Amino acid sequence: MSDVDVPESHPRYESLLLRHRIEEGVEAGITSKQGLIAQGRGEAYDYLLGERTIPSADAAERAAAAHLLRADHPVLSVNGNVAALAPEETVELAAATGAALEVNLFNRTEARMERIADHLREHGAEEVLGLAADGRIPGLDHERAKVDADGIGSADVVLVPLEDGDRAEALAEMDTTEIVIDLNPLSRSARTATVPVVDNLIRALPNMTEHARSLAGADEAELDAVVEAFDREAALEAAEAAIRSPEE
Ligand code: PTJ
Repeated sequence: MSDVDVPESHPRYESLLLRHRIEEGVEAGITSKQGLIAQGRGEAYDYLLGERTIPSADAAERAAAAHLLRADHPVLSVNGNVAALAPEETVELAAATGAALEVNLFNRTEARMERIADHLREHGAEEVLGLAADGRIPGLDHERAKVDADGIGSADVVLVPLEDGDRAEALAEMDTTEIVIDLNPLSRSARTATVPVVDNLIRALPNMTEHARSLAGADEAELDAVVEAFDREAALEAAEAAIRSPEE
């Protein structure tokens, strides 16, 4: 047994554990109530994918790690679901790639911004951006437009997990390289991303960190080769095919 009253032998143990983390996130004022709905959508896609990292997602995670390592100013965007599900894994990826952490919320309240920043610090983050909100993403009229000028506002590579399509498109307009983690290969954000990672956040983040560590000694030419070898269209097609024929 863990902190959830479900035996580890339960066939849906992992998914029940993640549900519980999201529930706790809502209770702690970290996750929005809409986060519960987003979790349900993600769970459904993960079930269809066989709750595994398919080979094309692993390739995307390696390309994502290479993008973050060769960037001048990479930023990991954190929302209420990410903070509840994987705070430690997010902080570890930031450390492995030299990326900054920035809280950016769709349902933004100052209280939730601060709770998420505190939660990340409790899990080892040194600096957490997002509270200054002295920059704007042009072309967006909701709260996600608010960014830090020295964070997402001037980033060359941004990781946006569990994103809505609007900001993904607006960031693409700014010529920012976008890495999106989204279990739905048909979502607008996955379709807009330079690197769509069709995998569960909980598996994707540690795998990106592992790839970043193995690429840490690589020179620019090697990182460029990893980035160029990744084919986003093929990865989206492979994810869709895996959902349609999970046995393959
Ligand atoms: O904390 P806030 O205020 O910024 O709000 C965050 C949520 C997630 C509520 C907000 O961004 C939202 O409503 O997102 P959507 O439009 O529901 O999109 C979430 C996407 O993430 C969906 O396509 C889900 O399939 C996917 N998703 C959900 N859980 C996971 C996931 N993808 C990867 N890993 C997951 N664990």
